Amino acid sequence: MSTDALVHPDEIRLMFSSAMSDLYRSEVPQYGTLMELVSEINQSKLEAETELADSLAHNSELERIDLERHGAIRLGKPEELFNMRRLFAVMGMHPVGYYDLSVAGVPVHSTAFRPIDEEALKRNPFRVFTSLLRLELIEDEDLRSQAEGILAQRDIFTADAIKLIYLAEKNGGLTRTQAEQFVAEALETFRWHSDATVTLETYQKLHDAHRLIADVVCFKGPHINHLTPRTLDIDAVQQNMPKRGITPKAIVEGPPARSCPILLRQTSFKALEERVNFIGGRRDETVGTHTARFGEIEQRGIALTAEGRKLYDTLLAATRHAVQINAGGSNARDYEAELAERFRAFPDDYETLRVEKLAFFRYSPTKAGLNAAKKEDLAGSINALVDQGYLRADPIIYEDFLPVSAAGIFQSNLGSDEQKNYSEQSNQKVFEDSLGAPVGDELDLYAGLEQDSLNTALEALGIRKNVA
Ligand code: OOG
Ligand code: NI
Repeated sequence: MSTDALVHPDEIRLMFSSAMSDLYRSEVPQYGTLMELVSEINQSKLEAETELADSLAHNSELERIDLERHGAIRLGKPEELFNMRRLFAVMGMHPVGYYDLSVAGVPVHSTAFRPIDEEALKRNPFRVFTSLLRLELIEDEDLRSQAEGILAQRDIFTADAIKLIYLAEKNGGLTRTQAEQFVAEALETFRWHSDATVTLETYQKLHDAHRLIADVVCFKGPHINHLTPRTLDIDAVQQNMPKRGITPKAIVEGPPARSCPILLRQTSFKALEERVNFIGGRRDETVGTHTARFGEIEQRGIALTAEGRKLYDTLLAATRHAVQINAGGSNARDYEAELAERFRAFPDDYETLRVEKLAFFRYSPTKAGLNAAKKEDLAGSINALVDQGYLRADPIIYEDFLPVSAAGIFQSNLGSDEQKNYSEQSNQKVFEDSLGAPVGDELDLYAGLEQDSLNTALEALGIRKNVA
């Protein structure tokens, strides 16, 4: 086979994310309503804030906004995670980050599969938050071995999907026909199946142990449980959701509203109670319901350095320590007030974030800088070059997730808005053994992007020496 017949992984990802969106729209009608709302609000935000529109355009983010979304799945056994890594690699998505959600009483640990290089992110930053159930955290031994036994029976990938993954690995990619087939086969793994693999009684036992365990163990595959569009104004969307018949969770997870958004703010809503057919038993005992799928929106802000992240974690922990949201979410406003107050300690202008090295920036030469470089030898520190208007700095967008927020999303969709704080039981090594590869370090990726942009910018300004 000639290699020029191979389709670029970015293109397979585009095909897949669009097929996934169509699938989810048909399975969860509220997703369509949400997409409309988000798109309307993004449009009016861009019209109202030309500076934001300009910065997004400069970062080539404008085109990706409407395409942008993430999904989430939950896997049951190590080999599922191993093959999922291979499947996502075919579409240029690689594991980045390790998230320990046991801190919130959710017995899973996770990574995010996403494109990593700049060009790939620009084309389509589709990500999938992927969790692996940690059966070792189930205390009841009988239940644990029962769950293991059920999971041992299932195979979540179609035979043709596995064949095409092998082909892609062997040939370094897929032809167009193979790619189309691959997308169709891969989609099967993420589809909702209304037929459970267990009896209603078993489902209920597992459900009583933890709703999440029932969700992972009792079905044929890891149904995609949400697909999240990116909004430019999460507060406006949250406010307008009820008008379209959607009820969001009590609080927006993550940092408070700010002039310079940092990291990630997210909110979710319960979407569907689905009818499930269970196996065996008398006829009237075989039908039940399960809530698997939900909706979510997110607003992304600038990626933080290790130092910025430390400050974020400290302020968030202090807020959560001071006000814990109760199960009904009735004290949500107290929490929001506390959060806003605590985060006054986090600088809220890009210049300070940059100079204090709290966040990552993409540098580019300005026209004035390029003109000046033609006439004289430029020198000086990066800050001086920025002050002179020769270098421009734009925020690098955070492409990852936040464990505390993710846990809040899990909790809320497992039926409660109550915030829980547990001690950490992270086990990245075990996770990576199952995955069959190390997870990427997101901070290294952002630092690399920043440095590359700086090198290119300085070179364009005729400055070759390292400047501090
Ligand atoms: C994943 C929840 C986490 C996010 O955006 O933080 C998540 C799940 O419920 O499976 O999607
Ligand atoms: Ni999500």
